[in-house]
Amino acid sequence: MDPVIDLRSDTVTKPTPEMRRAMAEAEVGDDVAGDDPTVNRLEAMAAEFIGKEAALFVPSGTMGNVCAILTATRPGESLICDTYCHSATYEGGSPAALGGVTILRAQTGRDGVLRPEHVTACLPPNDVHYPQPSIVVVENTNNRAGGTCMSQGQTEAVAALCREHGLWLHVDGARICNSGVAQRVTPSSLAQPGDSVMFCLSKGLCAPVGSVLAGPRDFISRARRKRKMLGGGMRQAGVLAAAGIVALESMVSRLAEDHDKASRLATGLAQVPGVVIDLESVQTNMVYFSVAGECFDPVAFARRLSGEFGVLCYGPAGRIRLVTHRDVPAEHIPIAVDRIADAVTSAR
Ligand code: TLP
Repeated sequence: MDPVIDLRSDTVTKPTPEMRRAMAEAEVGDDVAGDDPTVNRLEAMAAEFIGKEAALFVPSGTMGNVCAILTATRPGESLICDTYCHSATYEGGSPAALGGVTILRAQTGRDGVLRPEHVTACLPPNDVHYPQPSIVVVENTNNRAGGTCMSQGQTEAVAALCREHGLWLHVDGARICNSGVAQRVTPSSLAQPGDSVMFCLSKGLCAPVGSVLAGPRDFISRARRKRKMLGGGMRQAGVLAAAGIVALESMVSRLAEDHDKASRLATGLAQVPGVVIDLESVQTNMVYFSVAGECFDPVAFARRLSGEFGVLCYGPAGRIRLVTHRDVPAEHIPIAVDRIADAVTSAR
């Protein structure tokens, strides 16, 4: 079916021509030895961009989160986060497998925002029976809640509680740039209450590979050791960092276009009889919906949409997820709505 419309994730974005040029021309060295000038430049730029002392270039958002968790915890301790937080749900059980860290899952509301009362409800008694928490993770934007935004004030409220209890606050800001653009604030203001923050260059910002972990200098030096342990010490990584530099310099403000496409996709789908959608949750570049009826099977429906209707998507969390990005032209949005409407009608 032509055109194929790929709404699986913003991770499918291809590097731009400018990125490919920068990659080809990148000056490189051996980053494990600390002498890749392009990686060093990206790390300095990224630290300044996100408002932290130092930054570490990592191959993936997952590795950035894992490095933060391993650096802030010791085996036998625990991590508090929203039940459906990426670290708890989609990172292969790494806190337990690699760090001996138990996850204490907080029940949040529909917006997925982790609030102080949710953290308090998870705090175990200070008693030998319980894995003592040492880190709290918040997610901005929140993937499972629909790409919803956390405000600086909401993050600061959790940070204040963390300070009171001596807990490290890590912000999974895989899409913190989307959050900043949607709220018309800088990503650094959203990261400011966190002790550390991870953000991805490889999603809506279109770099082919790479994320950044940022925080205090001594924390980042210790995280660098964890990255090495995990096999993430890359060599002439400047070819990748060069694309990351272009991402930071020129791809942030264009995220507004992705949000506009998601908003039009959501309002179009809301008109389709049988589509169940929460328009309030559509704040950035994600749209989740389901179809009324008891036998709605999102995984099977996603497979049908992909195979028969040329709209590639996933069906996680009992719903269909659609993610807009640079490589979906605006004119494909109404086509996607029409095709999804046909699929819904023929399924009922
Ligand atoms: N999320 C992916 C999948 O893993 C679900 C996606 O397509 O959305 N934090 C958050 C909030 C994320 O959404 C992701 C990726 C990550 C971390 C991990 O980033 P990568 O994929 O670079 O390891």
